[in-house]
Amino acid sequence: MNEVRTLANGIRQQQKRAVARGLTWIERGAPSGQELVRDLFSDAGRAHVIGITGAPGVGKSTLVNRLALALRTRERKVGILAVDPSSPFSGGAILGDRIRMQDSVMDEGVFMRSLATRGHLGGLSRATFGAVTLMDAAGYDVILIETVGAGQSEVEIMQLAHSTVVVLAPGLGDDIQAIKAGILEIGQVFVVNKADHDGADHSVRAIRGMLTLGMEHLAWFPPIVKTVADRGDGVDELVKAVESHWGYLRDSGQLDQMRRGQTAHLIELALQDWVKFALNDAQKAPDWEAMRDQVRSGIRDAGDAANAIIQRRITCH
Ligand SMILES: Nc1nc2c(ncn2[C@@H]2O[C@H](COP(=O)(O)OP(=O)(O)OP(=O)(O)O)[C@@H](O)[C@H]2O)c(=O)[nH]1
Ligand SMILES: [Mg+2]
Repeated sequence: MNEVRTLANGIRQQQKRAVARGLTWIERGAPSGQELVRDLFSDAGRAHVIGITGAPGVGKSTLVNRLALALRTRERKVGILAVDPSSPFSGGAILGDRIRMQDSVMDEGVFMRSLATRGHLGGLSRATFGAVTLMDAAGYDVILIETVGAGQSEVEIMQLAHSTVVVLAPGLGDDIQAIKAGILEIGQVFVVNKADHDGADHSVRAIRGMLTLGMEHLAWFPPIVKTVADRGDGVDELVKAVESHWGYLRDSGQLDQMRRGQTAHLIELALQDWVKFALNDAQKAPDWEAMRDQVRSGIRDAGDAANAIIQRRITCH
């Protein structure tokens, strides 16, 4: 059996070392990691994937830690992905997260991992897709993805989640910032954390007001939950809110639709790889320079050259 199949089997058998190794392959963007994701995909599709997003410091990690503990008391196995678009592994913020998350890391039913980019465009959302697939196939019932929400890659990452929880904290201008970041549209559940600070009720009203403007006609109206994450207050209510959203997705048929979308995405990724490999081969072929010159001088159409590259790859493999 090849190395990918062996590792995939280890992951299916829920071996933590296999899970860790597979995540490393995926994070590096290696072809073996991509093969692994394709191998595991049909075993995935059971987990509830929950995105936790919000501005820096609003309390996402603290909340994730509390959520993980609350879910463990309900016998759920929990996978946690902390997605950091900029910092490398050794970054201080991630180290801080590790320390705060250690309660749950100690527990057998929790697996926590940070993912960081290696600078390639789209690499992070692809790595997150792979990591979620892997954790799902490894039997984690709920997968929590923490990300700082604002940029394009974060929005893409949140599209991988079934339920996106937008975390805000009371304070001047929070509501305005949320609109600016386009974050209201992506949330299915809202949290006003740090409810021990002044202004939490005001924030809840402001969010409700803004949601009502555009969403009253929707079948799912996002609940707004107040929490004090470092004390665990409101966390049970938050668990109920995300579970209720999960039930809504299942009953409305949207869950099946999302799974079909992910399957199409998997095929799209495989196709992208195929094109990349075909181009690599073509650039190494002895007639590459000649082909390029022909296209440059107008003797040959670029589409015709692409067809020739495709044909050659099909006959070679
Ligand atoms: N007063 C108060 N402090 C909180 C609460 N929740 C978290 N904190 C504190 O807020 C700080 C930031 O919390 P984190 O959980 O690291 O926030 P984060 O959103 O994960 O931060 P980044 O990952 O850096 O974006 C920490 O010092 C927490 O202890 C809360 O409900 N009330
Ligand atoms: Mg954090």
